Amino acid sequence: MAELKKTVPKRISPTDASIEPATQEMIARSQELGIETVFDRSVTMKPCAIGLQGICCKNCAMGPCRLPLPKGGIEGEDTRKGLCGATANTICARNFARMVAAGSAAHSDHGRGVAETFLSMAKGEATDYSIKDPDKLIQIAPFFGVETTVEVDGEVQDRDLKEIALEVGNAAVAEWGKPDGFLAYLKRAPKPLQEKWEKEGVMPRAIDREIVETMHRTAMGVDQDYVNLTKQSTRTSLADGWGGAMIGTDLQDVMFGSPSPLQAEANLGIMKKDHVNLIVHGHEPLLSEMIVAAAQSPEMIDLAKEKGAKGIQLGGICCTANEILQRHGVPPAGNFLQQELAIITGACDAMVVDVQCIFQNLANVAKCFHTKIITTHPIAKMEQDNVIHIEFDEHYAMEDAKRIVRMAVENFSNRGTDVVIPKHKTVQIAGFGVESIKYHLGGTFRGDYYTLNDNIINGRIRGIAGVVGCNNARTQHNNEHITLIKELIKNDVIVLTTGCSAIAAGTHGLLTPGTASVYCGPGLAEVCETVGIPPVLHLGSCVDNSRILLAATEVVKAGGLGDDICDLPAAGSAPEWMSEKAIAIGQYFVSSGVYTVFGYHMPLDGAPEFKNYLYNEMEKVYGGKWDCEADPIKHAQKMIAHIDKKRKELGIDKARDRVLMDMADRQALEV
Ligand code: XCC
Ligand code: SF4
Repeated sequence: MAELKKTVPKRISPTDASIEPATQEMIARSQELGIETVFDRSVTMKPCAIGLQGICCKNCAMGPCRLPLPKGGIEGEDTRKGLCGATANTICARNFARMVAAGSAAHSDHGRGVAETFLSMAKGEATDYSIKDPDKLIQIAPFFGVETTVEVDGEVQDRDLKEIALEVGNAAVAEWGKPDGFLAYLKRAPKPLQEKWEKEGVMPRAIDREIVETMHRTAMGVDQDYVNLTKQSTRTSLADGWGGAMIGTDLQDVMFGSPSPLQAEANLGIMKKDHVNLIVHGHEPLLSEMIVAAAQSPEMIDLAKEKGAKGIQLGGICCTANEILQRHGVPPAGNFLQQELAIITGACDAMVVDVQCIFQNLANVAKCFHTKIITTHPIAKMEQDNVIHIEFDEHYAMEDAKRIVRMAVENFSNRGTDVVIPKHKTVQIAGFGVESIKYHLGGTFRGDYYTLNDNIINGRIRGIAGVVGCNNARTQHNNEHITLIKELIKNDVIVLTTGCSAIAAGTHGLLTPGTASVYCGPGLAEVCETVGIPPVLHLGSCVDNSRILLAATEVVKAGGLGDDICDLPAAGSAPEWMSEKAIAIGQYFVSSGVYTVFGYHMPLDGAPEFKNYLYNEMEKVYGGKWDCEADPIKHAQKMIAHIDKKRKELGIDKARDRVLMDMADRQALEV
């Protein structure tokens, strides 16, 4: 225990901070050791009241201009203006657009890294990578205009996979900067949705271009019409959801394998006292895939034994965790708010980070222990002097990964005596995707979405919810996720989850088939028990929200539930959101026709007109709209009300009444 301990004046009560016992234990432990965490800072630092309203503009040096809405609202004309005359609507819509751009940039730059590595692999340069799922490559190639067959002497033959990969790689990389046309993957959306986008003129062109244009349009003195600005927010977000993120997911699946359901553990209790504990944290699986392989190599395991450990325990935090969970069953040690706590166990020999959602405070916490913090990405370094930077280069991927694993192993013997690992861990089934839903919920004879649709039409499944997104230290850790999900499945709504929400669901034991009989309504329980799936399906990381878009599209295609995503009895949610990435995701869900409810708070209250545009007017254009509700039960009820409204519009509301009649009712009817 080093000299850097801090005495913290004000402490949060661990049970107020989180509903999760391992987290509570580790928060208490941090306080006992005098180490400050995000939880403590959430009580000592209040959020800025003006920023909360979304109407602080610092886009030029005549500001910052702040236009708070007076407590009782404004009667008559709203005369609030920045120095340049910008209205509250303009400022708020610009701030919102910039969040969308930043979030889209994060997902899509990750996607670009994947596409570039894919291309290097196809060229034979990044030799540690290969094609693990050729079927997916064949499936996506046509969207990029790449032929998968060739005619030789009048005979149709399969083309060479390497050739296909090279062309797909080139076409994919071009999506970020092509000079004309629209994004290739827009064609995957239901036709009516494509037509809406076209009519509105919001079809994204190149991914980078939309992000750049958002920065231009929101600069001082450019776009000053909140409706026009929000169109650009839509265009940019679609370039993420149906562009950068979707390409990222697909090419990761091609290179690392498409996930299929597997069993794993979850929570801080996966760390082991007698093992080297290596935690990978961040988002891009390019490096973590290699670390998984390196940590499993006999060379590294032998080295660990030589150093007195029984083996190497890998664990993940945030979306890197989801990436290696869904493909390899590597257990997540925690979600976003648990990152510091993994170090506070005293048993974390190294934490390797790449990009996004990484607390700078990790380095401060690590100073109190032996833990090595290793940054790996050229665009994400930390200023503290105890941080080691090992730059990852995909051309030497395995070599770099081994260097990192070796560093963790060699650090094992430096552990202090102050090791406290909470015992809590759960078992989960993760690794669902568009294909596995097809397989599991498919009919006996053909894997397809008909059975899912049938069960929605006959009312056993009331609807579909996508519950995604972060933790936020301004809300009680995991409480909103878990309360919301339980309320949804209790009401027969099947839940698709990703990101830190999925880790929360796994940590609280909701990702097992057994959950059905305990928490589900009778209809959903029956379906889950029949096919042997959990009522909450883990679909991966945050870029994998693209899987939810594609699953929704499959449901539309299977028929009987309308012609477009906005017709489905479905809703989206990010109950504990904090990242700009969540705003990008919300905007592409809404612009794809999904009613999307965020928890905690939205920075829109200072501009009621713009807020109304997002919460009501957008629906008239895209069929989806934004909403916000902090209380998780009310939040769930809003989603369910929307689902019921859609059931009614589809004329399938009566079917549900029949299913929900109990035995006695039915017998009475039969008599
Ligand atoms: Fe980050 Fe993706 Fe949010 Fe979790 S959920 S806190 S973005 S890790 Ni995406
Ligand atoms: Fe103020 Fe206008 Fe400058 Fe924003 S752009 S800081 S509202 S003067």
